[in-house]
Formats: sequence, C-alpha cells, structure tokens
Amino acid sequence: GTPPTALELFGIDGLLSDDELAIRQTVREYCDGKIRPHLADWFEAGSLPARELARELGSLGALGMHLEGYGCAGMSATAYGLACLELEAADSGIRSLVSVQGSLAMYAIWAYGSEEQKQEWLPRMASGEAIGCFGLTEPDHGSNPSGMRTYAKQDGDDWILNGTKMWITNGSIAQVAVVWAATDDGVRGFVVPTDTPGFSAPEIKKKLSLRASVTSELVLDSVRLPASAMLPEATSLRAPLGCLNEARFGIVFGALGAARECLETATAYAREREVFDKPLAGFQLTQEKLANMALELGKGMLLALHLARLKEQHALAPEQVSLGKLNNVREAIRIARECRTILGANGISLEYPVIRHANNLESVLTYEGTSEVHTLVIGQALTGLPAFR
Ligand code: TGC
Ligand code: FAD
Repeated sequence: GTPPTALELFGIDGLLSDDELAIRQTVREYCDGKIRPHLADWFEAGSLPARELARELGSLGALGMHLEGYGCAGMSATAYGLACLELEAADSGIRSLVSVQGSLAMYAIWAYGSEEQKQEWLPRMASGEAIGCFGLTEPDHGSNPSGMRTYAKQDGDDWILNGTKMWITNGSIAQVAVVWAATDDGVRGFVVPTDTPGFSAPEIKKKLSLRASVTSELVLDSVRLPASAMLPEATSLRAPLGCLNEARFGIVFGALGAARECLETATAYAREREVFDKPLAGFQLTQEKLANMALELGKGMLLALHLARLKEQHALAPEQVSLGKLNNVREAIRIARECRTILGANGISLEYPVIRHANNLESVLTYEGTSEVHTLVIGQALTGLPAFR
C-alpha cells in the first residue's frame, strides 16, 4: 500500500472534529475539481477568471467564512484555517483572493463599519458578487504604514482623498476598496466604491510570483466621498493592523498547504523516479530530506492548530500570530525549495506544482508583514524593547 503522508504520520486528523474534517473535504474537492487542473495555465498566462472564482467561492461559503451575520458562514477559526490550507495547497494566489476578501476587506467593514456599510457591502461580498480590496501599502511605505502619504481632507461634509497605494491584491477587479488614509485626526479607513470619479487601479505586470492573482496600484486623484464613507470605529493605525491579524492567521495555515502539496509531490516522485538503478526515495540523502520536511510540516501544523484554539477562546495575541506567520512561511518556503531539488530538472517545470509554490511563497514571505517585521515583533515581545526604528 501507499505509506502515510507526513501529516498522517503525525496523526493530525485525530485533533480535528467531524465538522472541521467535513469543511476541509468540501474545499479540497472544490480545488481538485475546479482549480488545480487550470493553475499551471493561469500562472503561465498571468491571469485567472477571478470574478467567476469569487462567485464559486462565495457559494461554497468561503468568503468571510469566520465572520458572523450579514450572509457570512460564522465558522470556527480552525475551520477557516483548514479552508485556507486547502486553498493554498492549490495556489497561494487563490488563498490570497479569499484572505483579502474575507479577512481584510470584509473584516474591516465588519469590525469598524457602520450598520449601513455592513448592510450595503457584506452580503454581496460574502456571495462573491462584489469583490473587495484593502489598500494599506504605499510605494514608499510598506513595512512602516505609519508613514503613509495618502491623505483625506475634509471639505464641508465630504472627504477628498489623494494618494497612491501599491501592491494591492484584487485592486483592478474590485467593486469596493477599503483605503487607509492619514487625516488631521490620525489614520482613518474609507469604503470607496471603485467607480467613484478619480479612482483608478492599474494592474501590476511582470510578476514572477503570485501570477495567479491580480495585483494592482490604486490611484486616488481627488476622490470625493460622503461622510458616510468613513469607517466610524476605525480611529488609528490600530484598526488596519487589527485586520492584518486576521489575514496573517489564515496564512499560518495556508503556507502549510503549499508545503504539503510540494512534499506529497516530491515524495511520490522520489518513489517513482529511479537513479543509479533504484528508486530515489531509497537513498539515505533523500530520506533525510523527507524526514526533516515531514517534521517541519507536522510541527507547523501543531502550532497552527494551537493558535486556532487560542483564537477560538478569544485569547490569541498579535505577537502569537507573528510566531505562526514567521515560522510557517519560513519553513514552507524551505520545504518548497528542498522539494524542487528532489524533482531535478522537472522541479523547474510548471508541469509540477513545486516551483510555482516556491515562487509564490516569496510573496507570502514578504506580504502581511515581512519575516523581518515578524522577527522584530517577537523580539519586542521577548524584551519589551521595540527595535523597528
Ligand atoms: P505601533 O506604534 O507598534 O502600533 C500602532 C498601534 O497599533 C497597535 N498594533 C496592533 N494592533 C492590533 N494588531 C496588531 N498586529 C498590532 N500591531 C500594532 C499598537 O498597539 C498601537 O496601538 P495604540 O493604541 O497604542 O496606538 O506601530 P509601528 O508604527 O511601530 O509599527 C509596528 C509594525 C512594524 C509591527 C507594523 O507597522 C506592521 O505590522 N508593519 C507591517 C505592515 C504589513 O504587514 N502590511 C501588510 C499590508 S496588507 C497585505 O500585505 C495583504 S497581502 C495579501 C494576502 O493576505 O493574501
Ligand atoms: P519594505 O518595507 O521596503 O522592506 C524592504 C526590506 O526591508 C524587507 O526585507 C523588510 O523586511 C526590511 N525592513 C523593513 N523594515 C525593517 C526594519 N525595521 N528592520 C530590518 N529590516 C527591515 N499590501 C496591501 O496593503 N494590500 C494588499 O492587498 C497587498 N497585496 C500584496 C500582494 C503581493 C503579491 C505582494 C508582493 C505584496 C502585497 N502587499 C499588499 C504589500 C505588502 O504588504 C508589502 O510588500 C510588505 O508589507 C513589505 O513592504 P515593502 O514591499 O514596501 O518592503
């Protein structure tokens, strides 16, 4: 028979409830049927049918799935994490679509919006009819959003926004952008319908990572908004950083999906491939690689589940999310690169998912707080001394 996978060896499924296993299975089957067969083509073409996918993911209940009310599924943190893992096992770009929609754009409105803003946007975003994006990063302010230049000025009851956001997932395909801007009164968030005059979102080309994902610049050229466009409960940088905790949590699980896909591909390949007249998997050097990767994948999964259970008890601190994001993305990219070696020349081909995952994980290492930023967050937690500036 087939030997157990790394996660089977760890006995991970025994830690999951029947409901959690069922949700995982639903997302896995959706990815196998509708996503995996097309990924190499989407990645190569640098485009994907994102609107259609958003509607399908909406019907599946995957958009804003950990939020309560307004058409959202209200699932547990563990269930949401497992869904992210399955989506990212397909491609980090698909998980990004879901993270940005549910954990960033929807979460911002859900946590900080007015009742009218929630009623207007959340049900349509949960169904995938409306796509959202989240504009925090700027060309000159990524790791340090407190230096943002985008500015919102009051004009009577209206607000006028000027500035540029950079590297914004879903920007060109969004119906609504949550845009963070400095004001005379600190950082505030704005719900910007993307058909507002003065708003444009040119797509960023020439990416060699996250190619099955839309990434855009947001240009705000005297965008005039009514007072009702401001998120009333978001009153400082604390608000967008609070959204990041949600998306980073999804990545803690998601990155392991990419790693799992690479490890399963490389293990199967090593069992089939013969070198020097016997299976590659039978050599000690290969077995050491597989054993070390299995250990890191399993340990990462235990950490992710621990963080999920803390989140379910409302006891998860931001610096604990940093532990998970730093460790699991760092180990996932190491696993992807090691698996690539096992595939030899085939390791550089889109015929296998491994180089695609390895390249995608370069973005995942950088976005949602770079590995350096998370290292410093952990350093501050351990010493009480911030070393960011
Ligand atoms: P600092 O003075 O430390 O903090 C300002 C205020 O925010 C509070 N805070 C947080 N609150 C909730 N959650 C967090 N994670 C928080 N981190 C900080 C903090 O307590 C403070 O509150 P208050 O009430 O005292 O004012 O701010 P700082 O300027 O020193 O910066 C800290 C730093 C570097 C950690 C922060 O700026 C940071 O996290 N930078 C990284 C930026 C980042 O991650 N950008 C991501 C953009 S979105 C994205 O990448 C989407 S990718 C697509 C996908 O997910 O698929
Ligand atoms: P910089 O901040 O310029 O960092 C450059 C290098 O300096 C990094 O290695 C960094 O770790 C290091 N560095 C920075 N500060 C320190 C320090 N204090 N000490 C030591 N080293 C330091 N943003 C959004 O707002 N919304 C999105 O939807 C979104 N989607 C994205 C999609 C993709 C594909 C990518 C690649 C990025 C996306 N981002 C998005 C932007 C992402 O969050 C930023 O790229 C990230 O926060 C880093 O900012 P930066 O690129 O400006 O790098």
